Amino acid sequence: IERPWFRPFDANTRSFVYGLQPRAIQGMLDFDFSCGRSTPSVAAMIYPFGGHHIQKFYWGTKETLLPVYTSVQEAFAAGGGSKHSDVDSIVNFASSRSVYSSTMEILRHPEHSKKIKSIALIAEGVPERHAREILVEAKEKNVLIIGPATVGGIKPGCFRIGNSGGMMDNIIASKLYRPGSVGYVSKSGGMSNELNNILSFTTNGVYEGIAIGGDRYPGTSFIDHLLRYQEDPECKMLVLLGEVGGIEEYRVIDAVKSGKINKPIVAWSIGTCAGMFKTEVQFGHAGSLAGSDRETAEAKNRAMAAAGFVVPPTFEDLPATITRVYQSLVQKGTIKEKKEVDPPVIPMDYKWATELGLIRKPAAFISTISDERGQELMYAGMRISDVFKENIGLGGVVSLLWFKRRLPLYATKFVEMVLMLTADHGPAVSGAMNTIVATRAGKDLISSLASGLLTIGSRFGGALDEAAFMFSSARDQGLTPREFVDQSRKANKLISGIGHKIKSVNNPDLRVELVKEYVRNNFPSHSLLDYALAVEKVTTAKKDTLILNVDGCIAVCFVDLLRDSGAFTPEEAEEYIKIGALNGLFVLGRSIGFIGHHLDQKRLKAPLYRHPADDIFINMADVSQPRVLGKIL
Ligand code: Q5B
Repeated sequence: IERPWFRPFDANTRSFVYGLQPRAIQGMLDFDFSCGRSTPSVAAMIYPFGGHHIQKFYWGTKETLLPVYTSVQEAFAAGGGSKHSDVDSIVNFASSRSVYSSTMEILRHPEHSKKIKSIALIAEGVPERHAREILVEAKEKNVLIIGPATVGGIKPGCFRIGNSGGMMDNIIASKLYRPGSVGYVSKSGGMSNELNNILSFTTNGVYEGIAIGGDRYPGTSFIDHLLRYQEDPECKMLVLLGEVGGIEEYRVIDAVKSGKINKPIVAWSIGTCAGMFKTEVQFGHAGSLAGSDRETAEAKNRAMAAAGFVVPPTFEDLPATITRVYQSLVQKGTIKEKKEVDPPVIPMDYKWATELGLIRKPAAFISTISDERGQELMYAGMRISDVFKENIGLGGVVSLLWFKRRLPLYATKFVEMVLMLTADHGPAVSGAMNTIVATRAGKDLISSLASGLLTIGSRFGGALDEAAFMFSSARDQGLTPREFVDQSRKANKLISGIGHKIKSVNNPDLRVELVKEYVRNNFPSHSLLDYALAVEKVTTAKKDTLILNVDGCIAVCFVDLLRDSGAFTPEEAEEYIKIGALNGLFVLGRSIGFIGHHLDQKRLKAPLYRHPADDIFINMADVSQPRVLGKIL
């Protein structure tokens, strides 16, 4: 794409952004959209890490995809070299460490350097030797360098380099979505923003603005850009905002004196206050330090005024001075003001709109037990540091996260007791077996644990909720233990929490004994436990394995806790029985054991398990012949 030498950017400029800068790129695309561009100014990103991939951006209210290449070479070679043939600008966000190598890679490549016409270097702290080498190479190749240590620049209605111009509301307020008639140069993004603002209310706006960067060796200086503006017929008026330090303003003075620049030029050098300090003052930029009297802001302002620049008496007078010069150009007919057009509305980012309190939306999820968004993780309103300070233990944590309250100490100790008692019951129980078989089939910890957990059901370990419900409703209905057992038998229903494969009256389950003892000694009431033990008397009279088992005992004791501890309302107590909280105790406890079995098998390097066929009675009907109504055809 051929452009006149003085106009490196126009409404068709396309660029590669070097570095992964999604926010800056979104800003560039939003700017493009507000300008009414038909194509985004960013064609692709170049990022050496993470492989070739695609990233998604907004284009107005729609979305668009941009490729991420791993090298300049790959980007230029895309589509057989034709995909990005319109790219001639690079916005290089590489850090001070890698900006030299990445820029030199482009400049020294015989093909790439021919295609690229401008490179903006954003990095700060680039070693001066590197900056000078880049500069020499770029001059040789006729590539315009903006920076380093700069936000870049902006060509209203056409192209925005990176974050130049600030946020979108600032871009719109400064009318940067359409071209004006004033070309400016400054040193930094802050100074440029100031000018964007001033020019938006004193003139018809910015034609182009470049911040050359605050380093001592910028790739291009004030004079390079002002000479371009001088040559560009669309740019009618010039503004130079310099600063203390360096002699770049004097090169512009020479150009004005020699007549190379003859468009009206308003100028000011910032830093006139430096003289008020007793010692030499280094302002924000690396180059903003006066090395001699000539380099002071006052000397520069005097010299510029003497050369015919329009220099205001103070910085505060800059807007009025610009207005005066601009108005004279309008009166002369040099500038013809156009009717303002409203820019297309750029949708506001959801995050920003939320921060401003402009929008609201119903949440898709509600969560009431924990929060990690603040400084400290909270469990049901309790800081994690307090969980430890107050030593509430695992039982306390369960009470916070499951029941959203702190339970009395005897209750949290009971929870811990249950977790410890149910942690394991040997390798032969259904869940442990499944865990072991899965482990031996080569499954990982989570899969093996899940395999064991999925075995927990109404017959094995998962009888707590049903037991709590059956015993409490029987007692609430006023059934005697005998009536309860008879009714269950009549309904052909096994009583959950009753019966065990190996434990019996003569071989009691000591876990159950421990729970009974604890509850009798610590709970304010154990009326449902007493009722369940009376039921056990009836069932064991029939068969001595029909004991109140570990599931049943924990379940009825937990109902006593829910109903009589005073920590729950009656409605809450019923709800916890109904929503299945009690099985959670067995699941949580037994996970400890299942993990143990998995690790055990791994340690033992146990091989794949295959069940012996002689342990399986195989009985297959012969269906090999076609039959109709039992008769072989
Ligand atoms: N009968 C547990 O069955 C078992 C009866 C009953 C009335 C009952 C069975 C049962 C309810 C579920 C339950 C939790 C399957 C158990 C646990 C954790 C564990 C496990 C471990 C650990 C045992 C023989 C006769 C028959 C039946 C009658 C049986 N249960 N009557 N109510 N509940 N219970 N599960 O021994 O007239 O002869 O036909 O389902 O609470 O899982 O360690 O292993 O920590 O890992 O095979 O402790 O009781 O008895 O089915 O041969 O029945 O008793 O009707 O009568 P069994 P069956 P009949 S704790």
